[in-house]
Amino acid sequence: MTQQCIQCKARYPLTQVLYTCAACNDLLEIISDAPARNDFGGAGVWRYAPLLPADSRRAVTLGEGATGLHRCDRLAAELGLAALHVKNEGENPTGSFKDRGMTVGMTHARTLGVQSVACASTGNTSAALAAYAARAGLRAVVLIPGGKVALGKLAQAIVHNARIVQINGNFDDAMRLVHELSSSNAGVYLLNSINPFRLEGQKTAAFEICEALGDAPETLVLPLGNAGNISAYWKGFREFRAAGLIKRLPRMIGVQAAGAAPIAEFLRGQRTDCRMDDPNTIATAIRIGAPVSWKKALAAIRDSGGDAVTVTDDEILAAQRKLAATEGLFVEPSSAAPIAWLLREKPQIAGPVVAVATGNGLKDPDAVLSAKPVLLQSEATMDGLRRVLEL
Ligand code: AN7
Repeated sequence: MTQQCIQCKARYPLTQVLYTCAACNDLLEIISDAPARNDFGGAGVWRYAPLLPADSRRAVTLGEGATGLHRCDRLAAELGLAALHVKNEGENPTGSFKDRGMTVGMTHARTLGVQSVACASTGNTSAALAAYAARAGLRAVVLIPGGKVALGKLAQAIVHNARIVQINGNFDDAMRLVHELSSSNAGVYLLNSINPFRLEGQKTAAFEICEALGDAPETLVLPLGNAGNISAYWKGFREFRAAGLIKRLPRMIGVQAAGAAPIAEFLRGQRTDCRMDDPNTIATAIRIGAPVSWKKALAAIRDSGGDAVTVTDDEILAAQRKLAATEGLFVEPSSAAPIAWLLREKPQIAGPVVAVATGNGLKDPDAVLSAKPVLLQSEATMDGLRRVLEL
C-alpha cells in the first residue's frame, strides 16, 4: 500500500509523514495495487486487517467497531420505507465513529515513533484522540472551539488527560492552527481526518454494513461536517465492490445543518466554493464551515448519484426525540440529522436505507434538557404517586 494524491497521483511511502501532497497540496488517500484479500477474521475494525495500512499485531485498540445495525421497522413504516436500518456508531468505546479511525491512526503514530498526537475538534475527535493516546502512551494535544463543545465530549478529553486548548474562534480556526502546528513541528503528529490513515479505519463501517445486509444498501444517509466520514464510507463500498463482495454501490446522501451547509449550498449554486464563515447550529459536532475533505465528498456524492442536503435545528431536535422514543436509540443531535431529512422528505426508496448514527446521545445531554422537559412531582406516598400518574 502507498499514499497517493487524489489530484496529481504523486505517490509516497506509508511511512512518510505528510498531510497533503508535497507536489500540489491536495488531499492524500491510501491505495493498494495488490488484489484485495478477504481473509477476514474476528470482529470489529481489525477484522478487516488485510485491507488496512497498519499492523494488526501492534494495534492500539479499545475494541472499536462491530456496532449494531438496527432494523427500525416502526420508524420505516412511518417514513414509508421498505427497510430502514440505523448503524449505531455511538456503541463504539468513546461513543462515536471516530474510534474506528483513531485505532488505525494511533497504531500508525506508534509505528512512526512520534511522541505527541494532535487534532482540532468539535468534540468527538478530541475524545477519541485523548482515549487512544492514553492507550498508546502518547501525549495528546487538542484544540477546540471556545464554548461550543458538548459537555460529555469535553469531560472525556479532560479525564484522558489531553492538553486542551480552547481557541478563541471556531472549528475552522482550530483546524488551520493545528495543521500549521503539525506541519512545522515534526514531533506533533496530526490525527484529524485529513490524515488518510484515519479514513482507512472509518471505511470498515461500510464493510460491516455490507456483510450484515449481504450487499450495500440502496441509500446511505449520514451527517456531513468535515466530510471525512462520507469519503471513508464511499471508499469502503468501492473496495468491497472491487473485491467482488457486493453487487451494487449505494447512493450517498450527506446531511448538513442549515446554518453550516457549505457543501449543500455549493451543490445548489449558492456558493462559489465549499466554504463559509460563521457556521452555526445546535448540532455542534457538525458546526463546520470549511470542510477539509470537501473534494473527496463531492466525488462520493457525484459518483454515487447522491446529494448533500440540509435540515434545520428544530428538525434535528424533533428527529432525535423521534428516534429515541420510537426505536430506543439515543443519538446526539448531529446524528439525528439523517433521520430529520428522512422524516421531512419521506423519499421513495424501494431498497434498504441505512442511516448512520455517528455519536451517542449521552455526550450532549444539554441538547435534550434545553427543551424544558416536564417532570412529574410526587410526595413519597402511593396516594401521591397514583394522583400524578392519574391511575
Ligand atoms: C457525531 O470531532 O469533526 O463529516 O472534530 O462528531 O467526517 O467530519 C466531528 C464530526 C458527524 C461529521 N457526526 O463527520 C470532530 C468532528 C458526529 C461528529 C460528524 C462529526 P465528518
